[in-house]
Amino acid sequence: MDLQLDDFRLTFEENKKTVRKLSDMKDFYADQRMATRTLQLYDPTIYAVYAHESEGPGNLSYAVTVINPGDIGGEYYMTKGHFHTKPTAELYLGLEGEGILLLQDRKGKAKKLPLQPGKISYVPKDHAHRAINTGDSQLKFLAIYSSDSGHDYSTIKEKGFEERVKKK
Ligand code: PAN
Ligand code: ZN
Repeated sequence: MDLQLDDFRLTFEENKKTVRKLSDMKDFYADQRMATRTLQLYDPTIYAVYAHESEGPGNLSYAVTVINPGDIGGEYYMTKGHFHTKPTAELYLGLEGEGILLLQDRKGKAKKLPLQPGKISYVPKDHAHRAINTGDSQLKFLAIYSSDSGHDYSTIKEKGFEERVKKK
């Protein structure tokens, strides 16, 4: 179904803000030399997450993520990426900018979905997910997830994704 919506203003009260700078995620980039060199000059903000988190089973949490444009050695700015600790799915809705939603199942099979305004993407349970800003402006999207899903960052930090999204 196609829904033509008028320009609208998205508002909500966040109760948690997280800012990820390059120094928080240096190891996630393939080009370690470039990451180190960049950090010697400055520590860019890669993304910020404005979340309204609820607690306990049966509830929903949601968050808007804003990823800045940029790259480290050609690899686009991206989120850390994670599995949910509990096998719960998630919805992503693109709001502004152009990017990719990278999914990967437990066996390492990867899939790329477009992340763009108006596009809803479904993250199936037991799939790691990472958003990547491939454009030259900020990428903004809304994510809606189960409040008790939990975030496992260590699996991706150790093993990474099978695919990296780089400038051509
Ligand atoms: C999103 C992500 C957000 C930031 O709200 O948490 O985009 O990415 P990382 O959590 O990988 O740093 C989500 O998937 N929540 O479950
Ligand atoms: Zn998630």
